[in-house]
Amino acid sequence: MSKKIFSGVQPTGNLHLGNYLGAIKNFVELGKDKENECIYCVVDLHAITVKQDKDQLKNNIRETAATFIASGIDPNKNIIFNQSKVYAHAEGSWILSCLSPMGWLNRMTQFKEKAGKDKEKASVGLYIYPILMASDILLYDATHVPVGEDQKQHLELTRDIAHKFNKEFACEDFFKIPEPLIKKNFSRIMSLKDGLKKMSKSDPSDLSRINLTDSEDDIINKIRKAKTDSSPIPNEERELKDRPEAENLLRIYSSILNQTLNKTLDEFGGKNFSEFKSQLAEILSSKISPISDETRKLISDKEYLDKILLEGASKAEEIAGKKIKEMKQIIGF
Ligand code: AQP
Repeated sequence: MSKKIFSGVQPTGNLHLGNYLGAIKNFVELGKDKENECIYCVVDLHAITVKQDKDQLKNNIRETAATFIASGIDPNKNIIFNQSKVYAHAEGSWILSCLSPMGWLNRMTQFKEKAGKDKEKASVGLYIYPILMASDILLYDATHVPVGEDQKQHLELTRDIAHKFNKEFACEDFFKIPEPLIKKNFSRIMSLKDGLKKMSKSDPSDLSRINLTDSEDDIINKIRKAKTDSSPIPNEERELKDRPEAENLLRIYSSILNQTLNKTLDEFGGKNFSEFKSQLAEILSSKISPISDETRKLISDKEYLDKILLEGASKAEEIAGKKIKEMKQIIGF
């Protein structure tokens, strides 16, 4: 069955292995299927929910688009654009905000994590971030949304909002109810320094993540310094319980090679981590270095990237512009 795919990545710098394995790798696979219609968005409106440096933001938008292309997303077959170029996203978000109860938003764990202890100082934008995400997805009638595990709750909210709109305005099926596409075993890549914390762009320690722009030497160094424990690699998955750092590295290896964790345990069970780490570093370098080399090359061609983003925005505008018009008619404008 053909799928309409929509997903986004924030241009907040430091794109990392978690973004790649949790989302972008999936974007590439879905984008290669001739049947699928894929829209991949650089979600710059989401990025400004926390403070951004103006020049850095501009560079990060191009760099995110470059990483999409360098990872294997074909801009001739798939739509790549940045969100702020298509007005319907913000307009749709406002309409959906007026429909969404605060109680639903109060349950969002990502806001609680990102706002931290001082909620009063967090922006209203950060609070309503998931509504903008709902607008992004629903404007394109997306049937499937490839995301990491951390976005599952936001996607459930999108589904609730879509149902509420359809019911409240008696327009059954106006908004399609999107399904999450989450790679079950590899959907949450953890920090290399703390197996209980998500690998994240904003972690102050660069050693906590593999950036998609890291050189081979960086990767070798970071994997060598990655936290593990003193026990050897087990033979069975259940023996990884309470060994989050060990499990994380083994899952990264499995994910990169598209193989099950059990297969990796068959290969390395009983061995020590130093041997495994050198193989992991080698495999990671062979996958990540071509992406980082190509990203660097593409970044130097600003004109090309701007052209891709502009053409993508014009195609996206055609789809989203039509949907927002219908939405406005439905609510009585
Ligand atoms: N550690 C992760 N493991 C698996 N998937 C992940 N994603 C992010 N981190 C991991 C997935 O990557 C996609 C794009 O994420 P994003 O850039 O829009 O925002 P994020 O989830 O807020 O990413 P970060 O790295 O955690 O940024 P900061 O540090 O700014 O909060 C999403 O599909 C996400 O699930």
